[in-house]
Amino acid sequence: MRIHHRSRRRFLALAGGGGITAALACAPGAGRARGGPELVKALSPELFIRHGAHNAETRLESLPVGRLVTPIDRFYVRNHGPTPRLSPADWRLEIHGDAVERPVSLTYEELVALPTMTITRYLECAGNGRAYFPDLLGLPVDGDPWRDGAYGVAEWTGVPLSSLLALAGLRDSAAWVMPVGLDAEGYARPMPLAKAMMADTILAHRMNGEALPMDHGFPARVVVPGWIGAASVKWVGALEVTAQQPAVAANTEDYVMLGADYPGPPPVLTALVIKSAVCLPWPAVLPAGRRTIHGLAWSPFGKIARVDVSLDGGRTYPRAARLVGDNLPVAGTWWELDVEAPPGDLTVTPRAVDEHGHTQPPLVQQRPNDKGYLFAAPVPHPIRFV
Ligand SMILES: Nc1nc2c(c(=O)[nH]1)N[C@H]1C(S)=C(S)[C@@H](COP(=O)(O)O)O[C@H]1N2
Ligand SMILES: [Mo]
Repeated sequence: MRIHHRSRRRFLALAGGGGITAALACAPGAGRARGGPELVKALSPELFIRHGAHNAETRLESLPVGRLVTPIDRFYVRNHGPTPRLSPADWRLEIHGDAVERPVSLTYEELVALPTMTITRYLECAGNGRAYFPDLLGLPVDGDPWRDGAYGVAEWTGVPLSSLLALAGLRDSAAWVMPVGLDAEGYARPMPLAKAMMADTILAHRMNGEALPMDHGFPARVVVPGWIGAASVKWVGALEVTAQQPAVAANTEDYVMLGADYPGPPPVLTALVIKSAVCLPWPAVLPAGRRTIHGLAWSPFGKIARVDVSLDGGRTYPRAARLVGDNLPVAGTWWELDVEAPPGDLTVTPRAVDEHGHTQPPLVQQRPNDKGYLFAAPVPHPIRFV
């Protein structure tokens, strides 16, 4: 395989002129027939709850029970703007910055010819569960009111970031790696070198065995397992390797903890929190009698060990759910619980425990933050039995 060692001056000239983004983005409006103006895939109301023009929450009740990998047609979409339509013929991955030995430029053919690995991992938006700050705690927060469906599991195939960085060679000064998106926003977010070098941090070009779909970052996106979805930059055009941490919107204004509980410098969000959800509409209506309730649970740290369920709004958790199907680390598992329900209202509150003993904090311990990130407490799911 031939790798182009493009000179740094030439790269900067291109980047500085906005040439890369301009050359790659197709004419605005191209391919906008399906699923609304800003996204490419079809987004039927049976499968998704829409939040504005370019965000779509998975209806967890539409997922095939027991199958951990989320079908692409149901995988949530969270974009800061419209999905860019990039052409693989024009696309380049530039690996550069003040902490590489020699800048490298790869074509799409060169990228997909590199040795790949396939990992099953979940993505979840930092704002998943935001609706529960006002709903359960009466706290107003800024942002889209996602419930539990900004979560999805995929089989990601791609090239470890460590292999890509090795092509450019790291200087001793290398400390930060920032994938940069080719969307109009130029969305980017840096991660410490240690996270970029982890074995399962990859630049993915396939999802569930298909070429990466447009809305999920075609031609390539990073997958940063266990971290907030915002770290998994889509439509990646560059990996910038630097000695100093770059300051961008996604680590200064967004995806940081703000509010009265965080008086000092705002903590920058990294890892997600362990969660669980009931996979039913909100609120749900079911026939009274003996029913099996299904849900999902997931942890950014490993496998799920247990899901305990409360039927009294989270006071006691006397029931252990059965775990169903695959239970994969940093992906999740399905669970189910049989209930005998007379007509009337009931809440079902799952609480997950992972193999390292992490669990969900009680609601009273949920710390608020202005942007409603990382809601972690067990959620009482309302069900009316009729
Ligand atoms: N380039 C780019 N990458 C991005 C985003 C974006 O707006 N632009 N959104 C981020 C956020 S906030 C999340 S939660 C995930 C969502 O990935 P998905 O749409 O494939 O589910 O992508 C991340 N990567
Ligand atoms: Mo996100």
